[in-house]
Amino acid sequence: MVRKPLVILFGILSAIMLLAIACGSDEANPNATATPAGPSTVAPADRAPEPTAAPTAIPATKAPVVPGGADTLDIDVNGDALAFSLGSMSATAGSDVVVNFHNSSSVNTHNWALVEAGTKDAVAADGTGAGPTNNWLPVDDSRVIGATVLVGPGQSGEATFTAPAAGTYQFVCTFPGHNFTMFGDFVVN
Ligand SMILES: [Cu+2]
Repeated sequence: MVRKPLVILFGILSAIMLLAIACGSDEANPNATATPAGPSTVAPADRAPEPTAAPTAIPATKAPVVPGGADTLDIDVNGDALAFSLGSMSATAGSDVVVNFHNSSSVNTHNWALVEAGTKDAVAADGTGAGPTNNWLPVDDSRVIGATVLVGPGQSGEATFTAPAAGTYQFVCTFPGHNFTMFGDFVVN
């Protein structure tokens, strides 16, 4: 008869111990859940370094690609001489090309025209016949791939066209007499 209270007491103590263990483990949990935050603060040290390579230089006569997808080529004249600032230009076949021609001469009027290889003088001769109202260019001529209008001293003009098939073409000023010194190769890659 004496054992029964002891059994009950033991049972109560056991229950208290279990609660204590349970509470203890609960208190340990916040610490356990706090540790995952640790690795994220370490992450930046593991990051690869930011790329620092400088952009590669673009050759002066190579067209940079602009957001609109067109190749923009800049060309000028050699002061008041009857010569372009470039002897050669290039573009990629099928690309949309914008030639931005600036005429920095103080006295001469010029144009810029892209023509089939070997036709610059013949096109210029026919342009002389077409007259200044046609920009000294033959009208609807298949040899002319693209051209600006006449550009006066200090002015600028644009020629827009699709680059033809790969090959070497000519650019020329067809103002009467200028075609003999104002020309160059236009290379399509
Ligand atoms: Cu000219």
